[in-house]
This record gives sequence, structure tokens and C-alpha cells, in this order.
Amino acid sequence: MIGSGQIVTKGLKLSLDAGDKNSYDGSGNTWYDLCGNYNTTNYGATFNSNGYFVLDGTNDYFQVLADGSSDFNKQAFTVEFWCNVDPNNGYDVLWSYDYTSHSAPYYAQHFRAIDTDGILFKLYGGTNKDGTFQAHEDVQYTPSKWTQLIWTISDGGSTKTSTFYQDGVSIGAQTTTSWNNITYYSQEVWIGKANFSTSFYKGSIAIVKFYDRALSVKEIDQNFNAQRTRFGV
Ligand SMILES: [Ca+2]
Repeated sequence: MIGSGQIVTKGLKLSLDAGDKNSYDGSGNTWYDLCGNYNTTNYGATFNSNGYFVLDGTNDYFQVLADGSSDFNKQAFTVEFWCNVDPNNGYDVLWSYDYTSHSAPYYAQHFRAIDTDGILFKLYGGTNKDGTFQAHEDVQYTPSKWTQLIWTISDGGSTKTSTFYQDGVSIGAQTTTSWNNITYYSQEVWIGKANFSTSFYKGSIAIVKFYDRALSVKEIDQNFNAQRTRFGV
């Protein structure tokens, strides 16, 4: 079901695709990682045979790993989604590998849509939500359509750049020159929820990928063009 063109594979650690029968064949609670690394467990999401899962915004989510330590604890990375966000009057968390509880220091890898007004992303990085570093937030995007959403962090030592992309195009970048490394914890890696009760994602998710490096603009465009036809984008 992969469209024309090749997906970037350098640094690819997780590749879930509900439209590829090698990743999900329509039955069972395991969403298989095409990289063979992190077979992911489905907690409640409904499969649609057109090649995606629907999450209800109430209690549906996926668990990639029970403890992300040593696997997802990266200082540079890319998280890619092909999804259709249904604004849920709250927080629609796409990807979460965060602190143990919803208290300081809060977030690490936290990629979510903020849809109280329909058009915001927000995420945090670093060691303290309101302290040493708050990575990148309030980037406008367009919800309620099939779309490719990507978040990259590039690591240049103390200089790091966070960039959001929608449909292959940068929609906001922020460079910080005094970034402490992200502190990670022995915590679950989740798709569709975080460690607070109002975090459940509402909408559809077809593809999730994680790279252990920041993809370039050219590579992001390559991934976009490889699969845009499938989603009518
Ligand atoms: Ca449910």
C-alpha cells in the first residue's frame, strides 16, 4: 500500500502503517513495526480497512514500549504521523515519551495538537515545563484533514532546533542556543495519549514513524511525496 517513491530509511527505528498488511492484517491487538523493533499494542482503537485506526478521544491509545529508556532517549529525532485530527476541545496527544507523572519536570518527547482554538501545536522539551527549556509551541496548523505532521529536533550540542512540518513544508522552527539535553525517564512510549487524563487523541492515525535523527527538509519532502497520493493530499 506504499505509494510511489521511496520512504527515507536512514535512522528509521519505528515504522507502523495500518495500510500495510505486514504491519496490520486486520485482526488482533498488535500493530507490527515494519522495522521489526517495536511491535505496538492497541488499546481500543478501531481499525478501518481503508488503512487506518480511529481513536475515540476517550480512552483509545497505543503503547509502543513499556519503557523507552535506551531506545527512544534521543537528543535528535524525528516523529512522523499521517493522521486526521478531529479537534477534541482539549489536548490531542500524538506521541508521548514523558516524565513519569504529570508533574514537574513534565514533558520530554511530547507532540500534541492543541485544539481549543483548532490550530495550535504545543510541545515541551528539556527538564522543566516552565523552567530551563520550553521547546516550541503555538505553531499553527490545519486540522480535520488527512495530513502529514512531523516534528524534528536537531542536535548541535547546546544549539538545537525544533521544527514542525505539515504536508512536507515547515510551519515553524525555533532554535535555542542554551538547551540542556532532554532528560528521559523509565516511562512508556505512547501514541494517542500522555500521562494525564485529558490527553486522549481523537481522530484517525494511519502511519507513525520514528527516526533517531532529524530528517532534512528534502527528506521530509521525499516522505511526503511517497505517500501523499494515498491520502489524497
Ligand atoms: Ca474506547
